[in-house]
Amino acid sequence: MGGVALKDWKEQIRDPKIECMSRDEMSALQSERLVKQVKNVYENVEFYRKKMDDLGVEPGDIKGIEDINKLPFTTKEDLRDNYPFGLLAVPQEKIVRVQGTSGTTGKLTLASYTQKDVDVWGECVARGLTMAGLDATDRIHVCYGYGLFTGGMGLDFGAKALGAMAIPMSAGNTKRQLMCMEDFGATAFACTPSYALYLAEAAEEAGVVDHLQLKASINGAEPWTDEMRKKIEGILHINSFDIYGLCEITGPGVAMDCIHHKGLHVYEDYFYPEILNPADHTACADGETGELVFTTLAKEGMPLIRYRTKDLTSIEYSICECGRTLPRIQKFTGRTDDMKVIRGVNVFPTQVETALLSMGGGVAPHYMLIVDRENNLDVLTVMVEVDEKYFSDEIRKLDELKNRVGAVLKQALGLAVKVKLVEPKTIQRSEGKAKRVIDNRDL
Ligand code: DLL
Repeated sequence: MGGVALKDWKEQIRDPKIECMSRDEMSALQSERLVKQVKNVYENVEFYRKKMDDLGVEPGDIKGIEDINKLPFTTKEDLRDNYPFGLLAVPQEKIVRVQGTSGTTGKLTLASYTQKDVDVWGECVARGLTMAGLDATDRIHVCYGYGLFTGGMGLDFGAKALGAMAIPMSAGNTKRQLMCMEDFGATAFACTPSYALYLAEAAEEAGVVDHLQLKASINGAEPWTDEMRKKIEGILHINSFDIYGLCEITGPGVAMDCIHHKGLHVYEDYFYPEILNPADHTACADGETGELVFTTLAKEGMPLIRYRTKDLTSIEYSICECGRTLPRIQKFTGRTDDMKVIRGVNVFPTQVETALLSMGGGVAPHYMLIVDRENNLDVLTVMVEVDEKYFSDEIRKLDELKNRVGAVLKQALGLAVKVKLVEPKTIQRSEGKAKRVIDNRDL
């Protein structure tokens, strides 16, 4: 449990009937919902009718969840091709909200929600907040961005469903964030893990950790490691929880980890998960890593069938120590598209994070990967900040640290890397998702 005191910890389950349901009951519920949803998209979404016709599949062929592999996939490109409202299964008047993912180039990925979709979204986030030990008496400081990005509104809807106080800070201005956290007596906060670490370090530096009443943080929207979690927990004396989601499916609240941190419980009554081999799309065995694919079983506005998330993880169906039967997806190793192949070796930023945090000091987990091609050869440079406590002008000491980082990374990645140590606080901090890789290769 992170080696941290369980400050005011309460183990609670918001919807035990669903969250602790037997496999047979859950399969029956999923089957009933899938059959209805397939009929719905076939009748109301031209894109799916055409895809199913092309495959020679009719709604009547889908008799239960075990038939899901007969259905076509949906990709991000399909969403772009049908932008903005081409995949709606309801008239546009029934849409009460849109949210999006801002790609840095091209069109947004846009998702549309009916009132019922928004209610389900809030309910799912509330289940997660309950998993984090929170209830109606809590005050949740939300420093995810409010806007098209789903982070701010998603946590807000969850706090509302829980009956807790939402503090809608949005991102930015760290000093003000800390002041409001203290003044309003926030008991939990939500933001990306990289910003949580930054906030934690800022609180430590300002000497205000003990003035805060925090007991939990809810962090997600980007991959992070258990080592990073322990670091945040250690500085703030809280419990930190991983929350996952994507705007296409609902936003945050698709899955969240409980106090046992053995993977993120998926709300599979609404979002049916499959793990597929990214190369041939066949099902992976339990525990095997592959691409996470979701079918929204009850979504009204923009239901998606077998949506390929490009996120890589594995799934575990054994009952968790918390009592929940909801399956657990493991922390994400990365995405099929943020994996870098460097001199033939697959490299994910999270591997670098784990390695740096395993060193037990010397460097801070603020890092950046830079990939170049020199004389037709890939070169990976890892820029990493020297720990404030360790930072010294003594060149010999820094050289020794640099060699140690190089050796640890070589061992972890199976690849020789160039290490560039930089002064504390020089790698740009992000209030949203951290950018960890710059690829200068012209591939
Ligand atoms: O990031 C939704 C969200 C907001 C989740 C706040 C959690 C907290 P998008 O902008 O659509 O939605 O980005 C979705 O972010 O496919 C993953 O690659 C990544 N991602 C989200 N949560 C996690 C997580 C929001 N806990 C994409 N761990 C997803 C790893 C995550 N990656």
